Amino acid sequence: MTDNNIATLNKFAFRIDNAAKNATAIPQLSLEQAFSEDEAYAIQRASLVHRYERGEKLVGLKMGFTSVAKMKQMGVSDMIWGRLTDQMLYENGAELDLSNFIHPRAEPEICFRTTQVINKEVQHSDIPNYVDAIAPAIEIIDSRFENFKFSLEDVIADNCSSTAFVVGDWLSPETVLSNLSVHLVINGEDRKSGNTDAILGDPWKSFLAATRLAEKYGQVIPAGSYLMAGAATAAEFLKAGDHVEAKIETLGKVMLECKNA
Ligand code: OOG
Ligand code: MG
Repeated sequence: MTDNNIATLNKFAFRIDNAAKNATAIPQLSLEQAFSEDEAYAIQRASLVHRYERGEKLVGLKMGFTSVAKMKQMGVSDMIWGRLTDQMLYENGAELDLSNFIHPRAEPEICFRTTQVINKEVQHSDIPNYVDAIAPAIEIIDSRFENFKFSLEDVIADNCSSTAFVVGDWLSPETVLSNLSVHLVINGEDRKSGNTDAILGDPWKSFLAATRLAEKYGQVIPAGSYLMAGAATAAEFLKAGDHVEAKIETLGKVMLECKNA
């Protein structure tokens, strides 16, 4: 990589971080200068450094585009991963001030909790050594790009639209995750529905993929991290006054309230 490229990656990382901090949309980076998927992850990492410098802590990772419903909605076709910080974590039932967001959308998710440091790909048979709980969750995505439009490289650079997440009550990791209905209910209305099998055929595969990609990109996953599996349904835009619930069959529900505009 040339010095010029590194300067561009740093410039893009700074721009992404500012857009997130100020809740202001920016034009797609890739239209200004094309960059590779690996460079996109380098931009993501550099933009997170700005957050760490402000005192935010890494608390987990999220997977994206692990279901066909999500890939179709956003017009992309590859799995991606991003980083979650403590500032993004909201309590179940919390109020979300929409004035801190650009054009937020909510999607129903499953969250895994890790028990020990993960620095290499976990194998399926080893899962019980690394996960002690699972929970229903809501992710709020808020692309920093105008009109929520991006290329795969853009969205990776933008930390995969990560903005906020809410985790419901923790359950035993032995709870069955296959073939459960998933609903995103807003103001009592069933807006999106799907099935946990839509997540790579089995949500645990998303956990395993997260550990594989983290190893590939040299990201250590601390003990006690939140790993979000990716949505089984498309996402819904939020507006002030919305009462949002993600309901997953047998896992229960998780909620949040939206205020302001
Ligand atoms: C990118 C994030 C995708 C998921 O669950 O698939 C994602 C986006 O849709 O803006 O979080
Ligand atoms: Mg998501």
